Amino acid sequence: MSLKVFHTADLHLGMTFRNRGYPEEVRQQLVEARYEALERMVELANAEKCRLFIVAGDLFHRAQPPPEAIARAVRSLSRFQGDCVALLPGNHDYCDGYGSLWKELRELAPDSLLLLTDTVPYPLHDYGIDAVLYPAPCHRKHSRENRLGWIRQLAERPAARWHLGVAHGTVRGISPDLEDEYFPMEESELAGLRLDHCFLGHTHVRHPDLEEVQGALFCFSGTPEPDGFDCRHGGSAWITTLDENGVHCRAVATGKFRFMEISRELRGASGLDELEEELRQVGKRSLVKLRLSGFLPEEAYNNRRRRLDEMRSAVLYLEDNDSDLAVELSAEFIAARFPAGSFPQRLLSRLAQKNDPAALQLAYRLINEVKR
Ligand SMILES: [Mn+2]
Repeated sequence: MSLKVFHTADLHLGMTFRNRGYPEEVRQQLVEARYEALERMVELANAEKCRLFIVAGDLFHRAQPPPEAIARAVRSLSRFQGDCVALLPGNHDYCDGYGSLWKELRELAPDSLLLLTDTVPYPLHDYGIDAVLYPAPCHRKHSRENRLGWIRQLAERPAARWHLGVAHGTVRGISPDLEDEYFPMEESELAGLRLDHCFLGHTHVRHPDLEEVQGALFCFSGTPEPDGFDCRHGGSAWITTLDENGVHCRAVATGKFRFMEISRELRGASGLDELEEELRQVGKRSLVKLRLSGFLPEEAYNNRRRRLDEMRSAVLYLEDNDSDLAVELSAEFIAARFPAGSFPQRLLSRLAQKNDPAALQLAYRLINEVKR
């Protein structure tokens, strides 16, 4: 019997995006995009006829998300046409037995929604699936110890064709965790659990970073919707097929928006035209952090703010830094500012002739500072 699973994690529904100076309507689009990603993934899973939909932690950004976030998530997950949706508490939406999130989920959840809140095996036979899930649910935000121990110690396992781990935390050597505070796991430890596959969450970049993987012991799904400038990918999830050939994972693209950093060294006014064209290509679903350096002729330099404001409409959000961009110090520019024969005029002209723009810029800056 083959089993097709949709694997995601780290949706962080309810993330507010107030950390940066996003314009309000951009911010709202970013908030909304995470709910849309969930809807899109459920549709994808339905189209692919997946039977199991796994969220390996951090469906919500907080352990106490706003009630409408919970209701919307449940509504989206209810549209899954497969047999079972399994939700694992992550370190953001942890389950400590006191908070209300997992209780509310339990009340709202349809029968198909399975909450992996305990360190016990969850056989899926009632859902018509010949598999058992072994979860490592987070019970708080930080922990130096992962929650795989109980699986290792389990004396007896329920009979099933597939034994599948679902865990949230870092894997040493793969996910950054400088302080070892995110339920760190070892690869050897995961291998020692003797499971057919482990569905992991927490690291926002998928692992392995490949379009297809055969025989992987574990995979991180990555976040399905990019959440900031440290996220360089377009968002993805896995469709994992378990059959007589073993485990096969195929990546699917899930994101709407894309964050990117662009660095441009301008050499003349045409550089701005090229940049504008590039931003139009990048388009309205992109958030761009732009860093400009180089030189522009005086007129273009003086108009650069207006040009950048025009470019802003090409993308969803543009954050620019032009502090390394300078005016081009042409002979006319120098002649117009310093009397012929004066020390600055002679120095700058000589440097201009030597074709050393960096030295020329430095000298011009120093002269201006002295002048002030
Ligand atoms: Mn996490």
